[in-house]
Amino acid sequence: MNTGGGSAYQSACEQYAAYGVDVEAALKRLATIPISLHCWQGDDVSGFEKSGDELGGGLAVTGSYPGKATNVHELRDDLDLAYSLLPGRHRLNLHAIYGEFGDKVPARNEIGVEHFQGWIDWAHERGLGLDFNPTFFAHPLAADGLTLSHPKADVRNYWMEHGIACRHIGAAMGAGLGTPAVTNFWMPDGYKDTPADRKGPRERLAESLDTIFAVPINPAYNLDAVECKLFGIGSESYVVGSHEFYLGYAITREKLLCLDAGHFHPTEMISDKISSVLEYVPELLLHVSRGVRWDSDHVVTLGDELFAIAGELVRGDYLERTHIGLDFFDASINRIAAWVIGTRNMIKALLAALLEPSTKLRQYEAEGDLTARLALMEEIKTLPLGVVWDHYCEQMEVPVGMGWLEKVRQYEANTLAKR
Ligand code: RNT
Ligand code: ZN
Repeated sequence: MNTGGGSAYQSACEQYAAYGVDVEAALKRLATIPISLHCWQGDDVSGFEKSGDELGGGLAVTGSYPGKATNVHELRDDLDLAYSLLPGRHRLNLHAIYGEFGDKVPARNEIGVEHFQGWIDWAHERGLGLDFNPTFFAHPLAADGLTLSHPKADVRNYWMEHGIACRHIGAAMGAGLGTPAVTNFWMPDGYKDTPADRKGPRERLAESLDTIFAVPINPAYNLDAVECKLFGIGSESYVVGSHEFYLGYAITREKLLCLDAGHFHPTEMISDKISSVLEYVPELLLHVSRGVRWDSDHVVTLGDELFAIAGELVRGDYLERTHIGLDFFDASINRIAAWVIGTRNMIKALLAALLEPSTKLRQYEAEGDLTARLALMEEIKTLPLGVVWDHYCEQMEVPVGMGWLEKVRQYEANTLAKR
């Protein structure tokens, strides 16, 4: 068996070195890249309001795997296990419905730092950063599919107050943890059928967002992001916050743009958008996801697009300007395993990117030797990435290979099965 520390690893290092790649340097760099785990994979986007309102917003979680987290303690226990199986130091991405609300759940426009102090303390103890999201769905005032672009001013006002409250909470997270929270705005607003007025909702959305962002918040504590989408279930014909809308918004307001891998035409890849949008927006938030035929939010697998996303971040030297978040929710398999598989894949893809002989590839390209470029790109696909990955896991003291699954299984038997 390869333990990662012996000759197989040394020989892998030599193979990469032959192409001018320093494996040790790549591993050092990899250890500094945080991935923001989305809390909502743990409980199918249920949250702790317990209102019984439909998820809505075009979101759908399918599957009924037993043992999902039903309260904050269970979710934290599950997350602790997931983090223990991931090499490196990462982050947690919370939605506003995951506050500790006690007996009297506050209205969304009345949530405050007090509801998230427990999370801040929890993250502090573990050295994790936090990210945040206002929740513009699963609520009676979003039941018609409109929030910040709603024709009724009182509905818009309610959601604007929610947005402002969330930015303050994000800032408290950032101040408490010493790393800015990215607070991401995704609104489901759109129409199932052809709208009579495409312009009005977009004007109202921009105005609502401007009001929310007019409240001064220190970017050292909180960074605002906006997330675009092509269509959703129930918003097939029109989404107010389209790609063009938010690209323009993010550029003119100097906000972060969030690119979700499931939010474009199926043949359109976010990997190709990274270098375009970073010409114009200061920073990027990624929702790394996997759409299967639609924005189905399948667990991220180690496929072409994941390699391409990570490759772009490294090649363009964009890691400092990109916040890598995940966004998938699968209720048909063990939910902790879903986190672990998806996140380990993201880290593996980053490793592959860091091991790319980019100097050589660029040199071929600059010389116009596109034959050698293709030849090398294909050749490196079969270099021993797995050996280096195993070594990294061992070095970071997390299970090597499938070893992590055993831990999840034990936990399933001892804990999840009793829920
Ligand atoms: C929805 C967006 C959004 C949500 C989360 C739960 O299509 O991708 O990011 O998935 O906010
Ligand atoms: Zn998303």
